[in-house]
Amino acid sequence: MSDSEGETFEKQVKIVIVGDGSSGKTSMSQRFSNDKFTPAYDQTLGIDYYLKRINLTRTYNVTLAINDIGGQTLGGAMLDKYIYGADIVLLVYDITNLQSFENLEDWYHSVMKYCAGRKPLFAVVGNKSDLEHLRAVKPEKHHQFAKDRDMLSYFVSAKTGESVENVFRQVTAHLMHVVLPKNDQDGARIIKAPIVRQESQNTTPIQPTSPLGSQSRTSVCNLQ
Ligand SMILES: Nc1nc2c(ncn2[C@@H]2O[C@H](COP(=O)(O)OP(=O)(O)OP(=O)(O)O)[C@@H](O)[C@H]2O)c(=O)[nH]1
Ligand SMILES: [Mg+2]
Repeated sequence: MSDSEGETFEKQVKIVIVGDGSSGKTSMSQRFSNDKFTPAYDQTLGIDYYLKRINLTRTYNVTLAINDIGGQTLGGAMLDKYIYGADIVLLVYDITNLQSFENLEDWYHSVMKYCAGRKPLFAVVGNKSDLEHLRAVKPEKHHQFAKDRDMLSYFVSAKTGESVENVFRQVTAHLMHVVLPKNDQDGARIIKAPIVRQESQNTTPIQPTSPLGSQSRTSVCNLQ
């Protein structure tokens, strides 16, 4: 593949987000795809889908197919189908909830069991970094977990939006062996940001293309 003049490349990447209930997987997905945050907890039953097309570089456009998996599916019969074909897996926990961090081990092994020899790119994501004063998981533990399993690692806040977009851009760039411009890399640093309330944008519902069972529930798809 060459970067010859004027040529652009279109790719599709499947991202699966797993982790305990209430860790913030849906909030991360919604922040990234619609730039919105909902304080009320609405448990994901099965799986939700989001689509977002990003310009990774001037020559790479990537459509991210985000599979937001409900925390209750760990050990369930559908997990293998949800994970099938994943290019990237985000293991999300809540930094104020130690159990959600400890359970990442189970999530990791469950995902690996269903990957059938095709190991996706993994990243561990500590969410709710706006609640630093309630932190229950030491950053060293987070970093050691990632290092021991050769994973990328991030801290984000779906509430403030801090680093959420960077996670999606950077994991995609890593997967595709694309070097992001310097300002993209800089964006990975934790930056305190005010909470901005935005009116939700119009979304166009799109049917999922994955063959899924009847217990799945699809809500939001947002193609940008
Ligand atoms: N303070 C704070 N609250 C957050 C953040 N992210 C999510 N929450 C809240 O945490 C609760 C759970 O968030 P969800 O995104 O629904 O969690 P989930 O991981 O999708 O949960 P399941 O669907 O049950 O697997 C909600 O009340 C969110 O508003 C965050 O970054 N900071
Ligand atoms: Mg959810």
